[in-house]
Amino acid sequence: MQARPVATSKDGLRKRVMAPTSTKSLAVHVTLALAMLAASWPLSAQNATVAGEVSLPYPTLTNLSIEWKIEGDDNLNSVVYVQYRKAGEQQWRQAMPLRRVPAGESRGTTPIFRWENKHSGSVFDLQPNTVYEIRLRLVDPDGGDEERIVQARTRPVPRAPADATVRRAGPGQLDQAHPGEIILLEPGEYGQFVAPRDGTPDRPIVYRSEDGGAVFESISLSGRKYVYLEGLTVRSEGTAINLNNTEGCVVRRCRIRAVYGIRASSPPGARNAYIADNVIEGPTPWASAAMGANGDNAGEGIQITGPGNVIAYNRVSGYRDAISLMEDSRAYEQVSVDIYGNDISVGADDGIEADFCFHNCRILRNRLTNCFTGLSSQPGLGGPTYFIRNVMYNLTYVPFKLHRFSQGDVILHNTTVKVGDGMACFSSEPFDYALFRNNLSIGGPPGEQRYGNYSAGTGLAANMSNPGPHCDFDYDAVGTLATPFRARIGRLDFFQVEPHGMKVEFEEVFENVEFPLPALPEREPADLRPRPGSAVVDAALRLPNINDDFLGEGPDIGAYEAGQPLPHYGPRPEWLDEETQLQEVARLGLTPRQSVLSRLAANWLLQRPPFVSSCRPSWRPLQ
Ligand SMILES: [Ca+2]
Ligand SMILES: [Ca+2]
Ligand SMILES: [Ca+2]
Ligand SMILES: [Ca+2]
Repeated sequence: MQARPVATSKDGLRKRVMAPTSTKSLAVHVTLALAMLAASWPLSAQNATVAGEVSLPYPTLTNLSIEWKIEGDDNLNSVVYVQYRKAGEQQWRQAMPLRRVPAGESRGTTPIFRWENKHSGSVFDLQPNTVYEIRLRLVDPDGGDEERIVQARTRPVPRAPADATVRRAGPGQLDQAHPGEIILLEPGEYGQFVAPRDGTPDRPIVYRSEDGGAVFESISLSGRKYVYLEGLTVRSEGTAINLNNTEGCVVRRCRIRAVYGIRASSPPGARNAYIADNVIEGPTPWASAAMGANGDNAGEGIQITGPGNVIAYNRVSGYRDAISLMEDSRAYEQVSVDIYGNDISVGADDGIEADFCFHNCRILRNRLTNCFTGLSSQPGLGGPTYFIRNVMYNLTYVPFKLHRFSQGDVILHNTTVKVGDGMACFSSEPFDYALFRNNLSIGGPPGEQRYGNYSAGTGLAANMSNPGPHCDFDYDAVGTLATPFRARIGRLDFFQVEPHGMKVEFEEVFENVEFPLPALPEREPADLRPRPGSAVVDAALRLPNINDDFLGEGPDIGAYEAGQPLPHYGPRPEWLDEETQLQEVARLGLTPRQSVLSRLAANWLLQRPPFVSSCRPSWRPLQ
């Protein structure tokens, strides 16, 4: 869905230059030429902004992407302030300004990716299936101020309509399927299944197992539209579920054990997929030899390219990369991709590889335990690539892999506790245009000298090699356990770069958390909520639309507010999704961020088996 402008500039000065028709006189041509010359003349300095088109490509269920193309502003001082409201509401709410993304290109990739001069950013945590108005106010001290109001509708949670036809079927009976049907699968072995037919947006075809007893060797939805897989079991020594070249398909509440879990890894990948509440188990162990890109590891849990994909509340364990976008020539329109609420353990290379994000990929509120790299952006293609409120415990390399000249990473409110260097990125290739705010990181003794072929760092609190000149760091809290406090950003001392940066002590910030040394064997997730009264409490910078619902006097540094319920990660209770959650929030009178997920987590977590055993109940190495 694209932006629909409902108003243009306040001053009405913006004009559209029309192409002259053959009937126009020469005088018109000359006048036009002069007008265009006059318009471009003041831009010889090119510090003023000339506003171009606004678009809102690929709304997801809960987030909107905004791109505003511009010309000029060579001095990069224009700002686009963002307000939003549901259509029909009176009050505007504040969001973060868009990120200023100058035109650029990737370095050393195949092919070279180029992006235009623009402002780009997201509005977060919206309600599904709802029209929002967004007011954008562009301000440039050099000239070119302008205001636009645009609107877009978020996507609904995909589900079969209430009047769908329900039909039972057993093995060998799946060839017949019609749009609008729910096919309830009898327990049994279904072998390899290739879905034969498309559904429609209003009449999807749903293949559902109510008890998980329908077991497949593989499922291909390749080329399909609006086919939903719900509650199926897939065990494969190759790819369990193929989503290549699909649109609007769903994989929900499936149990998958495979080398490749859910895959759309060749252009054009999947478009507007919804991959939620699955359990996906792979063959890679938590072992030093398995770690790193060249480690003895195998498989990808969810490996996907394409736009508008939502990957939420899955439990993924035992892979090279647990959740991964595609790289280089296999990266196709990786925009508006949401990855949130996932519970990840054992990513022997990356927990979440958000590489080659074109713009507005959003990696939010995931829990990563026992990973080599936590979050990868290798590289971001101009950005923004958002990493917000992720919790990383027991990493053996870095929390942030901003390699291959990554551009435009926005890193807010993440919490890291790991061996070696805490807030770390080791790269000889500068990353640039990154924004760091409100992150909490603890490092410590490295333990092993090497993990795979790599060092975890010697135990610095912060060690961000090679940030480019346009990076912006502040309000981060860093510390170490049992190593001398040292922290640096590039060649500078941490506190020279971060005037509001903070040194913290592990035992002062956390309660009943064991420092993950040794890093092997794998560990249970830790509760990394800060201790009430800790130095990080209420010490974060206010960021509209990011930390509005704080507790106490202000937002806390790190992924959590002290005293908040622990969020829920991984598959949600059966009845709960992005829409029903809102109904519960309203019923219980909670604020959206004090969500029912948090409330439920406390009860529900008690009732389920421990994390690691529930992750991999019966894995046997593949032959
Ligand atoms: Ca300017
Ligand atoms: Ca990967
Ligand atoms: Ca990787
Ligand atoms: Ca607070």
